[in-house]
Amino acid sequence: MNFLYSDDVIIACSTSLNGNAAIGVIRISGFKSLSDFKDFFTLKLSGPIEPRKVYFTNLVLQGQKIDEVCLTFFQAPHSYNGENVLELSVHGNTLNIERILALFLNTGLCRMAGPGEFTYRAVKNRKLSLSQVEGLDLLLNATSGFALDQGLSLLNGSLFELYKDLYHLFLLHKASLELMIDFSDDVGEEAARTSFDTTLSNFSTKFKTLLKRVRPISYDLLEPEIVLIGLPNSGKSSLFNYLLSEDRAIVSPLAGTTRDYISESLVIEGVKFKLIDTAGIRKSKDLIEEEGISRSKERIAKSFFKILLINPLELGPELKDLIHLNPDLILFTHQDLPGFDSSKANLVALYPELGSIGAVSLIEFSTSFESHIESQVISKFRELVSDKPLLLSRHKQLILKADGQLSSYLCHASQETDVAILSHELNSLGHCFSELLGIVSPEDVLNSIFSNFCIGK
Ligand SMILES: Nc1nc2c(ncn2[C@@H]2O[C@H](COP(=O)(O)OP(=O)(O)O)[C@@H](O)[C@H]2O)c(=O)[nH]1
Ligand SMILES: [Mg+2]
Repeated sequence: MNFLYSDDVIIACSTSLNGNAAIGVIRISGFKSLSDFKDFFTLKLSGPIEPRKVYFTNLVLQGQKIDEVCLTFFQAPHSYNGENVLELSVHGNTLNIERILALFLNTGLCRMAGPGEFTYRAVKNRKLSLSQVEGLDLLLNATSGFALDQGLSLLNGSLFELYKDLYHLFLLHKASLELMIDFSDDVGEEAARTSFDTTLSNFSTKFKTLLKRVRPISYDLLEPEIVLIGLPNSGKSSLFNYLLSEDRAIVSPLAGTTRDYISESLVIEGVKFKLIDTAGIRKSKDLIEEEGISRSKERIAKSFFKILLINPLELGPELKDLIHLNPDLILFTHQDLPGFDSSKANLVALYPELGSIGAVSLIEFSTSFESHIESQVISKFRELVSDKPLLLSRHKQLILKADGQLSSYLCHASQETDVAILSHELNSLGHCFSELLGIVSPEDVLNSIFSNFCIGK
Protein backbone atom coordinates (compact mmCIF):
# COMPACT_ATOMS: atom_id res chain seq x y z
CA MET A 1 0.00 0.00 0.00
CA ASN A 2 1.72 3.17 -1.15
CA PHE A 3 0.38 5.59 1.46
CA LEU A 4 1.30 3.62 4.54
CA TYR A 5 4.28 5.75 5.48
CA SER A 6 3.54 9.10 3.85
CA ASP A 7 2.41 12.01 5.97
CA ASP A 8 1.62 14.79 3.52
CA VAL A 9 -1.62 16.78 3.45
CA ILE A 10 -4.60 14.85 2.08
CA ILE A 11 -8.08 15.85 0.99
CA ALA A 12 -11.19 13.88 0.09
CA CYS A 13 -14.93 14.04 0.01
CA SER A 14 -16.14 11.90 2.90
CA THR A 15 -19.71 11.62 1.70
CA SER A 16 -20.76 9.69 -1.37
CA LEU A 17 -20.06 11.13 -4.80
CA ASN A 18 -22.60 8.80 -6.37
CA GLY A 19 -25.37 11.35 -6.60
CA ASN A 20 -26.41 14.82 -5.60
CA ALA A 21 -27.25 15.38 -1.95
CA ALA A 22 -27.99 18.34 0.32
CA ILE A 23 -24.57 18.36 1.92
CA GLY A 24 -21.15 16.98 1.07
CA VAL A 25 -18.38 16.73 3.63
CA ILE A 26 -14.83 17.49 2.51
CA ARG A 27 -11.96 16.84 4.87
CA ILE A 28 -8.39 18.03 4.73
CA SER A 29 -5.93 16.39 7.08
CA GLY A 30 -2.28 16.65 8.05
CA PHE A 31 -1.52 20.37 7.52
CA LYS A 32 0.81 22.31 9.80
CA SER A 33 -1.14 25.54 10.12
CA LEU A 34 -4.70 26.53 9.45
CA SER A 35 -3.47 29.81 7.97
CA ASP A 36 -2.20 27.79 4.93
CA PHE A 37 -5.85 27.98 3.80
CA LYS A 38 -6.52 31.60 4.70
CA ASP A 39 -6.96 32.73 1.06
CA PHE A 40 -9.90 30.37 0.55
CA PHE A 41 -12.29 31.72 3.16
CA THR A 42 -13.79 35.08 4.06
CA LEU A 43 -13.42 33.99 7.69
CA LYS A 44 -10.03 35.13 9.02
CA LEU A 45 -8.12 31.87 9.48
CA SER A 46 -4.99 33.73 10.51
CA GLY A 47 -6.89 34.94 13.59
CA PRO A 48 -7.99 32.79 16.50
CA ILE A 49 -10.26 29.96 15.36
CA GLU A 50 -11.76 27.94 18.14
CA PRO A 51 -11.30 24.21 17.54
CA ARG A 52 -14.47 22.08 17.25
CA LYS A 53 -16.63 25.13 16.69
CA VAL A 54 -18.67 25.42 13.50
CA TYR A 55 -18.18 28.63 11.49
CA PHE A 56 -20.37 29.70 8.60
CA THR A 57 -18.23 31.28 5.89
CA ASN A 58 -17.79 31.79 2.16
CA LEU A 59 -15.38 29.71 0.15
CA VAL A 60 -13.68 31.98 -2.36
CA LEU A 61 -11.24 31.78 -5.24
CA GLN A 62 -9.41 35.00 -6.11
CA GLY A 63 -12.13 37.02 -4.44
CA GLN A 64 -14.95 35.20 -6.24
CA LYS A 65 -17.47 33.32 -4.11
CA ILE A 66 -17.51 29.60 -4.88
CA ASP A 67 -19.83 28.27 -2.15
CA GLU A 68 -21.23 28.93 1.31
CA VAL A 69 -19.80 26.39 3.71
CA CYS A 70 -19.68 25.37 7.36
CA LEU A 71 -16.11 25.04 8.56
CA THR A 72 -14.84 23.14 11.60
CA PHE A 73 -11.25 22.89 12.72
CA PHE A 74 -10.13 19.88 14.76
CA GLN A 75 -6.75 20.60 16.25
CA ALA A 76 -4.13 17.86 16.63
CA PRO A 77 -4.07 15.67 18.62
CA HIS A 78 -7.78 16.04 19.45
CA SER A 79 -9.12 14.94 16.11
CA TYR A 80 -10.38 11.71 14.57
CA ASN A 81 -6.94 10.71 13.36
CA GLY A 82 -4.74 12.81 15.64
CA GLU A 83 -3.77 15.28 12.90
CA ASN A 84 -4.97 18.82 12.22
CA VAL A 85 -8.21 18.32 10.34
CA LEU A 86 -10.29 20.91 8.52
CA GLU A 87 -13.82 19.75 7.84
CA LEU A 88 -16.06 21.56 5.37
CA SER A 89 -19.76 20.96 4.86
CA VAL A 90 -20.46 22.18 1.36
CA HIS A 91 -23.49 22.04 -0.92
CA GLY A 92 -23.78 18.42 -1.99
CA ASN A 93 -24.11 18.70 -5.75
CA THR A 94 -21.36 16.37 -7.03
CA LEU A 95 -20.27 19.00 -9.56
CA ASN A 96 -19.86 21.50 -6.72
CA ILE A 97 -17.91 19.01 -4.59
CA GLU A 98 -15.62 18.12 -7.48
CA ARG A 99 -15.04 21.80 -8.24
CA ILE A 100 -14.07 22.48 -4.61
CA LEU A 101 -11.77 19.44 -4.47
CA ALA A 102 -10.08 20.59 -7.69
CA LEU A 103 -9.70 24.08 -6.28
CA PHE A 104 -7.67 22.81 -3.33
CA LEU A 105 -5.77 20.21 -5.35
CA ASN A 106 -4.72 22.79 -7.95
CA THR A 107 -2.94 24.86 -5.33
CA GLY A 108 -0.61 21.95 -4.60
CA LEU A 109 -1.33 22.34 -0.89
CA CYS A 110 -2.70 18.82 -0.69
CA ARG A 111 -3.16 15.64 -2.64
CA MET A 112 -6.14 13.31 -2.98
CA ALA A 113 -6.41 10.76 -0.16
CA GLY A 114 -6.24 7.03 -0.88
CA PRO A 115 -8.99 4.70 0.35
CA GLY A 116 -8.95 4.60 4.16
CA GLU A 117 -5.99 6.97 4.40
CA PHE A 118 -7.58 9.24 7.04
CA THR A 119 -8.24 6.19 9.17
CA TYR A 120 -4.82 4.70 8.58
CA ARG A 121 -3.39 7.88 10.13
CA ALA A 122 -5.66 7.33 13.13
CA VAL A 123 -4.03 3.90 13.54
CA LYS A 124 -0.56 5.34 13.10
CA ASN A 125 -1.28 7.99 15.74
CA ARG A 126 -2.77 5.37 18.09
CA LYS A 127 -6.25 6.87 17.98
CA LEU A 128 -7.69 3.56 16.83
CA SER A 129 -6.50 -0.03 17.04
CA LEU A 130 -6.68 -2.33 14.08
CA SER A 131 -9.65 -4.21 15.47
CA GLN A 132 -11.50 -0.91 15.89
CA VAL A 133 -10.77 -0.14 12.25
CA GLU A 134 -12.21 -3.52 11.31
CA GLY A 135 -15.28 -2.58 13.34
CA LEU A 136 -15.52 0.65 11.40
CA ASP A 137 -15.20 -1.23 8.11
CA LEU A 138 -17.99 -3.55 9.25
CA LEU A 139 -20.14 -0.60 10.26
CA LEU A 140 -19.65 1.15 6.93
CA ASN A 141 -20.31 -1.93 4.80
CA ALA A 142 -22.90 -3.76 6.90
CA THR A 143 -25.82 -5.35 5.08
CA SER A 144 -27.93 -6.03 8.17
CA GLY A 145 -28.80 -4.27 11.41
CA PHE A 146 -26.98 -7.05 13.20
CA ALA A 147 -23.75 -6.34 11.33
CA LEU A 148 -24.16 -2.59 11.94
CA ASP A 149 -24.47 -3.25 15.68
CA GLN A 150 -21.45 -5.52 15.70
CA GLY A 151 -19.40 -2.94 13.79
CA LEU A 152 -20.24 -0.29 16.35
CA SER A 153 -19.65 -2.68 19.21
CA LEU A 154 -16.18 -3.42 17.88
CA LEU A 155 -15.40 0.20 17.08
CA ASN A 156 -16.01 1.56 20.53
CA GLY A 157 -18.49 -0.64 22.30
CA SER A 158 -18.91 -3.76 24.35
CA LEU A 159 -17.02 -6.08 22.01
CA PHE A 160 -13.96 -3.88 22.02
CA GLU A 161 -14.22 -3.62 25.82
CA LEU A 162 -14.43 -7.41 26.02
CA TYR A 163 -11.24 -7.75 23.96
CA LYS A 164 -9.51 -5.17 26.13
CA ASP A 165 -10.68 -6.80 29.38
CA LEU A 166 -9.44 -10.15 28.14
CA TYR A 167 -6.08 -8.74 27.26
CA HIS A 168 -5.89 -7.08 30.66
CA LEU A 169 -6.68 -10.39 32.40
CA PHE A 170 -4.07 -12.03 30.20
CA LEU A 171 -1.45 -9.50 31.29
CA LEU A 172 -2.36 -10.03 34.96
CA HIS A 173 -1.82 -13.73 34.50
CA LYS A 174 1.44 -13.16 32.68
CA ALA A 175 2.60 -11.02 35.60
CA SER A 176 1.63 -13.78 38.03
CA LEU A 177 3.74 -16.28 36.08
CA GLU A 178 6.68 -13.91 36.25
CA LEU A 179 6.04 -13.52 39.97
CA MET A 180 6.17 -17.28 40.35
CA ILE A 181 9.40 -17.52 38.37
CA ASP A 182 11.33 -14.60 39.81
CA PHE A 183 9.85 -13.62 43.14
CA SER A 184 8.42 -16.74 44.81
CA ASP A 185 11.05 -16.36 47.49
CA ASP A 186 9.81 -12.85 48.29
CA VAL A 187 6.05 -13.44 48.26
CA GLY A 188 6.11 -17.10 49.28
CA GLU A 189 5.59 -20.08 46.98
CA GLU A 190 2.00 -20.69 48.05
CA ALA A 191 0.90 -17.06 47.54
CA ALA A 192 2.57 -17.00 44.12
CA ARG A 193 0.80 -20.23 43.12
CA THR A 194 -2.56 -18.91 44.34
CA SER A 195 -2.14 -15.75 42.32
CA PHE A 196 -1.14 -17.85 39.28
CA ASP A 197 -4.22 -20.11 39.60
CA THR A 198 -6.68 -17.27 40.26
CA THR A 199 -5.51 -15.09 37.37
CA LEU A 200 -5.53 -18.08 35.01
CA SER A 201 -9.05 -19.02 36.03
CA ASN A 202 -10.28 -15.42 35.62
CA PHE A 203 -8.74 -15.23 32.19
CA SER A 204 -10.02 -18.57 30.92
CA THR A 205 -13.56 -17.93 32.25
CA LYS A 206 -13.71 -14.63 30.40
CA PHE A 207 -12.22 -16.20 27.29
CA LYS A 208 -15.06 -18.75 27.23
CA THR A 209 -17.62 -15.94 26.90
CA LEU A 210 -15.84 -14.83 23.75
CA LEU A 211 -15.37 -18.35 22.43
CA LYS A 212 -19.13 -18.95 22.65
CA ARG A 213 -19.54 -16.28 20.02
CA VAL A 214 -17.41 -18.14 17.47
CA ARG A 215 -19.62 -20.54 15.57
CA PRO A 216 -17.92 -23.53 14.01
CA ILE A 217 -20.00 -23.06 10.87
CA SER A 218 -18.64 -22.52 7.44
CA TYR A 219 -21.23 -20.12 6.10
CA ASP A 220 -20.89 -16.42 6.03
CA LEU A 221 -23.33 -14.28 8.01
CA LEU A 222 -21.62 -11.07 6.93
CA GLU A 223 -23.09 -11.38 3.44
CA PRO A 224 -25.69 -14.08 3.99
CA GLU A 225 -26.44 -16.10 0.88
CA ILE A 226 -29.64 -17.85 -0.15
CA VAL A 227 -28.99 -20.41 -2.82
CA LEU A 228 -31.46 -22.03 -5.22
CA ILE A 229 -30.45 -25.57 -6.04
CA GLY A 230 -31.94 -28.33 -8.13
CA LEU A 231 -31.62 -30.39 -11.25
CA PRO A 232 -31.82 -28.61 -14.60
CA ASN A 233 -35.37 -27.47 -15.46
CA SER A 234 -36.60 -27.61 -11.90
CA GLY A 235 -37.59 -23.91 -12.02
CA LYS A 236 -34.65 -22.25 -10.21
CA SER A 237 -34.23 -19.37 -12.65
CA SER A 238 -38.00 -18.82 -12.76
CA LEU A 239 -38.12 -18.49 -8.96
CA PHE A 240 -34.96 -16.35 -8.95
CA ASN A 241 -36.58 -13.88 -11.36
CA TYR A 242 -39.83 -13.94 -9.47
CA LEU A 243 -38.20 -13.15 -6.13
CA LEU A 244 -36.24 -10.30 -7.70
CA SER A 245 -39.28 -9.11 -9.67
CA GLU A 246 -37.21 -8.93 -12.82
CA ASP A 247 -36.09 -11.11 -15.71
CA ARG A 248 -32.51 -11.38 -14.54
CA ALA A 249 -31.80 -15.04 -15.30
CA ILE A 250 -32.64 -16.74 -18.59
CA VAL A 251 -35.57 -19.12 -18.15
CA SER A 252 -35.79 -21.84 -20.74
CA PRO A 253 -36.97 -25.43 -21.15
CA LEU A 254 -33.49 -26.30 -22.44
CA ALA A 255 -31.62 -28.07 -19.66
CA GLY A 256 -28.23 -26.46 -18.96
CA THR A 257 -29.31 -22.90 -19.80
CA THR A 258 -27.90 -21.45 -16.57
CA ARG A 259 -24.28 -22.50 -16.85
CA ASP A 260 -22.75 -20.39 -14.11
CA TYR A 261 -24.18 -19.06 -10.88
CA ILE A 262 -25.80 -15.62 -10.88
CA SER A 263 -26.19 -13.52 -7.77
CA GLU A 264 -28.31 -10.47 -6.95
CA SER A 265 -29.20 -8.61 -3.76
CA LEU A 266 -32.50 -9.42 -2.12
CA VAL A 267 -33.60 -7.31 0.84
CA ILE A 268 -35.88 -9.01 3.33
CA GLU A 269 -37.05 -7.01 6.33
CA GLY A 270 -34.08 -4.66 6.11
CA VAL A 271 -31.46 -7.41 5.77
CA LYS A 272 -29.57 -7.58 2.49
CA PHE A 273 -29.13 -11.16 1.32
CA LYS A 274 -27.46 -12.46 -1.79
CA LEU A 275 -29.84 -14.60 -3.81
CA ILE A 276 -27.95 -17.10 -5.94
CA ASP A 277 -29.26 -19.00 -8.94
CA THR A 278 -27.01 -21.94 -9.62
CA ALA A 279 -26.30 -24.04 -12.66
CA GLY A 280 -28.47 -27.17 -12.50
CA ILE A 281 -26.45 -29.97 -11.00
CA ARG A 282 -26.00 -32.80 -13.50
CA LYS A 283 -23.22 -34.69 -15.23
CA SER A 284 -22.19 -32.63 -18.22
CA LYS A 285 -19.78 -33.07 -21.12
CA ASP A 286 -19.73 -29.31 -21.68
CA LEU A 287 -16.54 -27.97 -20.07
CA ILE A 288 -18.04 -24.55 -19.33
CA GLU A 289 -21.15 -26.05 -17.80
CA GLU A 290 -18.98 -28.43 -15.77
CA GLU A 291 -16.99 -25.45 -14.40
CA GLY A 292 -20.28 -23.65 -13.65
CA ILE A 293 -21.53 -26.69 -11.76
CA SER A 294 -18.36 -26.88 -9.71
CA ARG A 295 -18.57 -23.16 -8.87
CA SER A 296 -22.22 -23.61 -7.97
CA LYS A 297 -21.25 -26.37 -5.55
CA GLU A 298 -18.84 -23.96 -3.81
CA ARG A 299 -21.61 -21.38 -3.42
CA ILE A 300 -23.95 -24.02 -2.06
CA ALA A 301 -21.43 -24.94 0.65
CA LYS A 302 -21.08 -21.26 1.70
CA SER A 303 -24.75 -20.33 1.70
CA PHE A 304 -26.70 -20.20 4.93
CA PHE A 305 -30.09 -21.00 3.36
CA LYS A 306 -30.62 -23.63 0.68
CA ILE A 307 -33.83 -23.93 -1.30
CA LEU A 308 -34.13 -27.14 -3.28
CA LEU A 309 -36.52 -27.08 -6.22
CA ILE A 310 -37.78 -30.39 -7.52
CA ASN A 311 -39.72 -31.01 -10.67
CA PRO A 312 -40.99 -34.56 -10.00
CA LEU A 313 -41.54 -35.04 -13.71
CA GLU A 314 -37.86 -34.62 -14.58
CA LEU A 315 -35.63 -36.52 -12.22
CA GLY A 316 -32.00 -37.59 -12.32
CA PRO A 317 -29.52 -39.56 -10.21
CA GLU A 318 -27.95 -36.33 -8.85
CA LEU A 319 -31.12 -35.52 -6.89
CA LYS A 320 -29.94 -37.83 -4.13
CA ASP A 321 -26.84 -35.70 -3.50
CA LEU A 322 -28.94 -32.54 -3.44
CA ILE A 323 -31.33 -33.98 -0.86
CA HIS A 324 -28.32 -34.95 1.25
CA LEU A 325 -27.21 -31.32 1.33
CA ASN A 326 -29.98 -30.83 3.92
CA PRO A 327 -31.89 -28.04 2.24
CA ASP A 328 -33.77 -25.64 4.49
CA LEU A 329 -36.78 -25.61 2.21
CA ILE A 330 -37.98 -27.86 -0.59
CA LEU A 331 -40.35 -26.64 -3.29
CA PHE A 332 -42.05 -28.98 -5.74
CA THR A 333 -42.60 -27.20 -9.03
CA HIS A 334 -44.68 -28.07 -12.10
CA GLN A 335 -47.68 -29.03 -10.00
CA ASP A 336 -49.92 -27.78 -12.79
CA LEU A 337 -48.73 -30.50 -15.18
CA PRO A 338 -50.45 -33.87 -15.65
CA GLY A 339 -48.76 -36.74 -13.82
CA PHE A 340 -47.43 -34.47 -11.07
CA ASP A 341 -49.25 -36.18 -8.15
CA SER A 342 -48.22 -39.72 -8.99
CA SER A 343 -44.62 -38.72 -9.79
CA LYS A 344 -44.36 -36.83 -6.53
CA ALA A 345 -45.83 -39.77 -4.57
CA ASN A 346 -43.25 -42.11 -6.15
CA LEU A 347 -40.46 -39.72 -5.24
CA VAL A 348 -41.57 -39.32 -1.62
CA ALA A 349 -41.80 -43.12 -1.33
CA LEU A 350 -38.17 -43.26 -2.48
CA TYR A 351 -37.01 -40.42 -0.20
CA PRO A 352 -39.26 -40.33 2.90
CA GLU A 353 -37.19 -37.38 4.22
CA LEU A 354 -38.81 -35.24 1.53
CA GLY A 355 -42.04 -35.45 3.46
CA SER A 356 -40.47 -33.99 6.60
CA ILE A 357 -38.45 -30.98 5.41
CA GLY A 358 -41.02 -28.20 5.00
CA ALA A 359 -41.71 -29.35 1.43
CA VAL A 360 -44.34 -27.36 -0.41
CA SER A 361 -45.88 -27.83 -3.84
CA LEU A 362 -45.74 -24.85 -6.06
CA ILE A 363 -48.70 -24.26 -8.36
CA GLU A 364 -47.56 -20.88 -9.46
CA PHE A 365 -45.25 -18.25 -8.08
CA SER A 366 -47.35 -15.95 -5.95
CA THR A 367 -46.96 -13.34 -3.27
CA SER A 368 -48.01 -15.85 -0.60
CA PHE A 369 -45.20 -18.14 -1.76
CA GLU A 370 -42.80 -15.27 -1.70
CA SER A 371 -43.72 -14.39 1.88
CA HIS A 372 -43.53 -18.06 2.89
CA ILE A 373 -39.96 -18.25 1.57
CA GLU A 374 -38.99 -14.87 3.02
CA SER A 375 -40.33 -15.65 6.48
CA GLN A 376 -38.38 -18.93 6.58
CA VAL A 377 -35.19 -17.17 5.50
CA ILE A 378 -35.48 -14.30 7.94
CA SER A 379 -36.39 -16.50 10.89
CA LYS A 380 -33.34 -18.71 10.29
CA PHE A 381 -31.14 -15.63 10.00
CA ARG A 382 -32.57 -14.14 13.21
CA GLU A 383 -32.07 -17.40 15.06
CA LEU A 384 -28.46 -17.64 13.89
CA VAL A 385 -27.62 -14.10 14.97
CA SER A 386 -29.53 -14.25 18.25
CA ASP A 387 -26.43 -15.20 20.25
CA LYS A 388 -24.38 -12.52 18.48
CA PRO A 389 -21.85 -14.68 16.62
CA LEU A 390 -18.68 -12.90 15.56
CA LEU A 391 -18.71 -11.92 11.91
CA LEU A 392 -15.10 -11.18 11.10
CA SER A 393 -13.25 -14.24 9.92
CA ARG A 394 -9.83 -12.91 10.99
CA HIS A 395 -11.15 -12.61 14.53
CA LYS A 396 -12.82 -16.01 14.46
CA GLN A 397 -9.62 -17.66 13.29
CA LEU A 398 -7.52 -15.95 15.94
CA ILE A 399 -9.94 -16.84 18.72
CA LEU A 400 -10.02 -20.48 17.64
CA LYS A 401 -6.22 -20.47 17.48
CA ALA A 402 -6.10 -18.91 20.96
CA ASP A 403 -8.49 -21.60 22.18
CA GLY A 404 -6.12 -24.34 21.01
CA GLN A 405 -3.19 -22.59 22.64
CA LEU A 406 -5.07 -21.99 25.87
CA SER A 407 -6.02 -25.69 26.12
CA SER A 408 -2.41 -26.69 25.70
CA TYR A 409 -1.32 -24.08 28.26
CA LEU A 410 -3.94 -25.21 30.78
CA CYS A 411 -2.74 -28.76 30.36
CA HIS A 412 0.87 -27.77 31.03
CA ALA A 413 -0.15 -25.54 33.94
CA SER A 414 -2.00 -28.38 35.65
CA GLN A 415 0.97 -30.72 35.24
CA GLU A 416 3.49 -28.48 36.97
CA THR A 417 5.48 -28.26 33.74
CA ASP A 418 8.81 -26.48 33.67
CA VAL A 419 8.20 -22.71 33.94
CA ALA A 420 10.30 -22.01 30.86
CA ILE A 421 7.87 -24.08 28.78
CA LEU A 422 4.91 -22.38 30.46
CA SER A 423 6.36 -19.01 29.67
CA HIS A 424 6.91 -19.95 26.03
CA GLU A 425 3.32 -21.27 25.71
CA LEU A 426 1.92 -18.15 27.29
CA ASN A 427 3.81 -15.93 24.87
CA SER A 428 2.24 -17.75 21.90
CA LEU A 429 -1.17 -17.21 23.44
CA GLY A 430 -0.35 -13.54 24.03
CA HIS A 431 0.58 -13.17 20.40
CA CYS A 432 -2.94 -14.22 19.35
CA PHE A 433 -4.43 -11.53 21.57
CA SER A 434 -2.05 -8.86 20.37
CA GLU A 435 -3.13 -9.67 16.83
CA LEU A 436 -6.78 -9.72 17.81
CA LEU A 437 -6.58 -6.28 19.34
CA GLY A 438 -4.40 -5.06 16.54
CA ILE A 439 -1.42 -4.27 18.74
CA VAL A 440 0.64 -6.35 16.34
CA SER A 441 -0.57 -5.74 12.81
CA PRO A 442 1.11 -7.69 10.04
CA GLU A 443 1.31 -5.53 6.91
CA ASP A 444 -0.76 -7.92 4.79
CA VAL A 445 -3.58 -7.59 7.32
CA LEU A 446 -3.33 -3.80 7.13
CA ASN A 447 -3.34 -3.92 3.35
CA SER A 448 -6.36 -6.15 3.10
CA ILE A 449 -8.37 -4.05 5.56
CA PHE A 450 -7.58 -0.68 4.07
CA SER A 451 -8.04 -1.77 0.47
CA ASN A 452 -11.70 -2.32 1.41
CA PHE A 453 -12.19 1.24 2.63
CA CYS A 454 -13.80 4.04 0.73
CA ILE A 455 -11.93 7.20 -0.16
CA GLY A 456 -12.59 9.90 2.41
CA LYS A 457 -12.66 7.65 5.46
N1 LIG B 1 -45.69 -25.71 -16.16
C1 LIG B 1 -44.74 -25.22 -15.39
N2 LIG B 1 -43.60 -24.81 -15.93
C2 LIG B 1 -42.62 -24.32 -15.12
C3 LIG B 1 -42.80 -24.22 -13.72
N3 LIG B 1 -41.66 -23.70 -13.19
C4 LIG B 1 -40.82 -23.47 -14.23
N4 LIG B 1 -41.39 -23.85 -15.40
C5 LIG B 1 -40.80 -23.87 -16.75
O1 LIG B 1 -39.78 -24.86 -16.75
C6 LIG B 1 -38.72 -24.50 -17.62
C7 LIG B 1 -37.40 -24.51 -16.84
O2 LIG B 1 -37.46 -23.47 -15.88
P1 LIG B 1 -36.14 -22.73 -15.39
O3 LIG B 1 -36.58 -21.73 -14.39
O4 LIG B 1 -35.30 -22.26 -16.53
O5 LIG B 1 -35.42 -23.96 -14.67
P2 LIG B 1 -33.92 -24.08 -14.11
O6 LIG B 1 -33.19 -24.89 -15.13
O7 LIG B 1 -34.05 -24.84 -12.84
O8 LIG B 1 -33.38 -22.72 -13.95
C8 LIG B 1 -39.09 -23.14 -18.16
O9 LIG B 1 -39.66 -23.31 -19.43
C9 LIG B 1 -40.10 -22.59 -17.16
O10 LIG B 1 -40.99 -21.68 -17.76
C10 LIG B 1 -44.04 -24.67 -13.14
O11 LIG B 1 -44.27 -24.65 -11.91
N5 LIG B 1 -44.96 -25.16 -14.04
MG1 LIG C 1 -31.61 -21.87 -14.75
